Formats: sequence, C-alpha cells, structure tokens
Amino acid sequence: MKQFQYFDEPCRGTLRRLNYIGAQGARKYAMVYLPFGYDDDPERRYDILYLMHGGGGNPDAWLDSCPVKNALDRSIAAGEAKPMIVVFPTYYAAGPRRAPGAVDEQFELNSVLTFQKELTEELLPAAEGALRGWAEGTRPEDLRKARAHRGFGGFSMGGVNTWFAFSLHLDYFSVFLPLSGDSWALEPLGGAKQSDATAALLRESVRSAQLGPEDFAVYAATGTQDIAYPHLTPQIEAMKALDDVFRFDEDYGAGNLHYLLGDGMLHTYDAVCQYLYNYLPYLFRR
Ligand code: FER
Repeated sequence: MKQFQYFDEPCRGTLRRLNYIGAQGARKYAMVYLPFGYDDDPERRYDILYLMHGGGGNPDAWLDSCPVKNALDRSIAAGEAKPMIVVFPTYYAAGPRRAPGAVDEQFELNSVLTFQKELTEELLPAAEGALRGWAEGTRPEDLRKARAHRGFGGFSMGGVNTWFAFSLHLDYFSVFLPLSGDSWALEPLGGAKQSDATAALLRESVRSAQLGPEDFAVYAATGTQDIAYPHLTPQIEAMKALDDVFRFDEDYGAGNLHYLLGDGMLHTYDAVCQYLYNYLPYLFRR
C-alpha cells in the first residue's frame, strides 16, 4: 500500500457548501470539493464521487477527521487521479444524531434507508443541477445516463450506505468504494451474518438492473485490525465465489471487485483515507 503523507500542494481544490431540501422537507447541506482549475474552463465536465461519513458523523466529518482534501489535491496534481468533484453528504435527517460509540442499529438502518431514497430523488438533482458533472439534466433519465461518471463511497456506516447504493441504485452509479462497512441489505451486519445470501442479493441487483460485469467496479477496503474486518471479509469472499458477475482482481485496473487490506490498520478516518488515496488513480478509468 502506498502511504499518503501531507504534501505542500500548490494546486489546491476548493470547498463549498451545497444547501438542498432533503427527504420530508428537511433543510440539509453537503460539502463539495471542486478540483483545482474548476473555474478556468466553464465547459469542462467532471466525474463525481459521493463520499459518506461514518456513524455519528456529518457532511464535514471526512474533511475534519483526515487529510482527504490534501490527498485529493495531491493525487490530482500528480496526474494520478482524474480531476473529480467529491460531494460529502450526510445520511442523517438533521444535526448530530447520537453520541459517538453508541450504535442503535435500527435507528441507523432507518436513517440509511430514508437517505437512499433522498439520494436519487433530492440530492443528485440538487448537486448535479449546480455542478458540472456529466448529466445533461436533472430528470431521472438524464441522471441515469451519466452513471459511468458517478461513484459512491463511504466509511463504516458510509460503507453500509455504499452497499445500499449498489443494491438499490446501480442504474445511477457505476463506481463503489465501501470502506470498513458491510452490506445491511438483509439485516444489520448482514454481510457477516448472511454472507452467501448477501452476495446473492448483490448479484441479483446487477442482473435486475440489466447490467453485466463490465458495467460496475467495487473498490472495497478495510484494515486487518479494523472492527469491521470480520464483517466485510466473509461478504467479499462470498462475492468472489459468484464469479459469473463478480470478477475479483488484485490489479485495480482489471476485473470489477477489489479488496485492499491495510496491515494492522484500525477503524479510523485516517485509515480509510489511505485506502481511498490508493484507489483514486483507478476510479472512472474504465
Ligand atoms: C460494520 C458496519 C457498520 C461495522 C460497523 C458499522 C464494526 C458501523 C459502526 C458505527 O456506526 O459506529 O461492519 O463493523
């Protein structure tokens, strides 16, 4: 694994805040990273990565908790990652919703499911009506046509959100970065508790979206000492076995399923920031 360290990068992207009305009329915001040079060419379009925080977080959590902005700046300036827009939303209806550490699985799951509806009905139209992604408009059919240029990723509960984006919204997204979180499609921690059935459900999502192995890529990651390691690992193993749809490859530029394991790494934003940095050069290249 390539180690990211702070770099004094003069070609810095900028941050702005996007206000939008979410599910049930809630006033919400997302933070938005615009790559260096975004304002120089008003015709240029960019791939968009939606990046979700972990449990107890907010739209600023990634930016406040790890050097993700510097990692994006550096990877793009070095010509490794393609210049891309990153949108940091929240899956909570409003405000901080719980004390750190105390997980109410049912509350989390309900919040995720409400957000997953908001994601395609409110957030994507608001974000892509205001940003220069590849969608030609904000109607569902316009947004779907740009799926090759749109990804979803996240840490922990953000990883749970990522697997839901895969099972519910493959028609809107083609790139997925589930970082230190499993699929809760069947039940909380379902990736661990029902690995084979979860993998089968994910495969069925591809089939029912009338898509095939060439139409998506999953860049999963965790650390060997991460508390989510025993949840995510059996799910990935079960997916590997369904090799008519999931093509595992250690080469991040080939196949459609990848699993990066950080040796000794823990359940932290700093860890998942490192995994993201390692995957950035491969996103939106296929
Ligand atoms: C996991 C998926 C989600 C996991 C933890 C979470 C430990 C969420 C944790 C939190 O919200 O704090 O597999 O494994």
